Amino acid sequence: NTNIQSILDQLGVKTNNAAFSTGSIWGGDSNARSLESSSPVDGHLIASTKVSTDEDYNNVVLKAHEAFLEWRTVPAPKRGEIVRQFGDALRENKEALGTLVSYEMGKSLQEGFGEVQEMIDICDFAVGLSRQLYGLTMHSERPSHRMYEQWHPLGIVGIISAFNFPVAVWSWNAALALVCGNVCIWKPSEKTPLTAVACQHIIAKVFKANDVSEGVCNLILGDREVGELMTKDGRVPLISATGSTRMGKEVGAAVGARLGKSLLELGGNNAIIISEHADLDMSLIGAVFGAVGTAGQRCTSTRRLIIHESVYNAFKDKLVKAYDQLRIGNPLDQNNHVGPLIDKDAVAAYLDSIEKCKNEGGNFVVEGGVLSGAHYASGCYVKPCIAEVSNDFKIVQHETFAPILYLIKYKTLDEAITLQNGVPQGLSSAIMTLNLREAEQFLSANGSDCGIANVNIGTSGAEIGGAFGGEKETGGGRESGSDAWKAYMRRQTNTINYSNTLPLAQGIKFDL
Ligand code: UN1
Repeated sequence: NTNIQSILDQLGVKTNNAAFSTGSIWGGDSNARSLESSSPVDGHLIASTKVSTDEDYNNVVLKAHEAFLEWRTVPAPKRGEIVRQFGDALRENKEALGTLVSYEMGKSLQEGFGEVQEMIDICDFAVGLSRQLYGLTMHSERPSHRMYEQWHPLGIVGIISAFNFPVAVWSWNAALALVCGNVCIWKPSEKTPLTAVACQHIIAKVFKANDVSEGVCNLILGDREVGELMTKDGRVPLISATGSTRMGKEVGAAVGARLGKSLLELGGNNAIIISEHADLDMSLIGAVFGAVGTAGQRCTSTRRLIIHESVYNAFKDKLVKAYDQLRIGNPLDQNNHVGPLIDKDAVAAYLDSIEKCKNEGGNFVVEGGVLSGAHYASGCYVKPCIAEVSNDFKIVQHETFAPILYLIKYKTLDEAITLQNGVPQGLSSAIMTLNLREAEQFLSANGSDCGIANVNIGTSGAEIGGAFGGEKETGGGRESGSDAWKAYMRRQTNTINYSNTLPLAQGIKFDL
């Protein structure tokens, strides 16, 4: 594909479709195992990279640490200026990087561009933040004493990201970590190494132009074993991991065993409640985009619709009609709504979930299936499907990363909220209603238990300005906006005595 080749060239990702030799800093021992990246769009091998060896990893940590000693002394607004330039470089490369995201990962071109836009947005946010890393001041109980807190960088931040947002999730972590004075080591998904290499090239150029060490942002490539090098390494004070709950439990345990910090953003099982007071046309767009966008492979994808009994049949009919109009195919062709799943393992998991759902008594109102034929040669294209289920089915309690939408009927709002909360995950949630009482109850302490709760908006497509993440098996971490930056810093409380005596706190007398 000549278009993709020129995009790889533009992004500096050199490849001859055989061995892709990475630059020095992110590893590239010629004896190392290779990691192949095939596109789910057409099944073609795009390029192969090398898996980082233990020695590569160790060198990267040493370089990162050395870079940290320098970077932490750069004033935060100056670090922000570097991030500002990175945002500009992303603007210049938006089309190329967004296209590569679409080709390597399989999401629609519009969503590929949207993902790069999220990167640009977080850079803008981080630039402002670089002048707002505020600490509080407190009044001391002792005379002529001053008390305040300040925030210092942690050191090396390890970032583990998933294939579904192959570049944006890294940038949410990296942009904040950098303005906070940290350096980063990124272990992207082994399914999307090339977009990561492209990002490394983009940021490395900005560093070079500013005489900043490339060790401020590092890349290591490989599978879970490479990630484990970081999670077990006491030299990496924070691990921010985005991905499955299974992965998060392992990361959390490994980091916890050494009392490191972890920031976990894991699976969701997101529902939209569609009330009898909902605008059904608006609800339809939210539900369908939420369920089939990114082929159901967002952690915020809509997995369940909890629909009031009085509008249940009407809404089901609308859904079935809408699904009938979905165009599935090459995501680079903007006429298509739904692209492929990431790989054949994902297709197998999708089929397995459909089977399990049927075995538990699920009634499919839109049937699923794998598409075949010339346009679907990668074997990764599947039909979005819809099943009527009960919330307590085992499969409904489980997050399947595929476009399978479950319908559940309710009578009262209390019941709907109980159903919505009645899963192990707690990421995103929504209610479609024009009724103020219902909306407020959903947002109250006895409403949704998720990290994200929306009114008249679907479950996916969160803006970067808010804190992003969720509760329960979603892991509790918050990335991106609001005060999520605090997770990337250590808080120090400082008390300064400018009096002539040394009074003790709590009024304790101690005379010598
Ligand atoms: C993810 O799927 O890991 O809210 C992130 C959204 C996007 C991010 C999803 N802004 O859908």
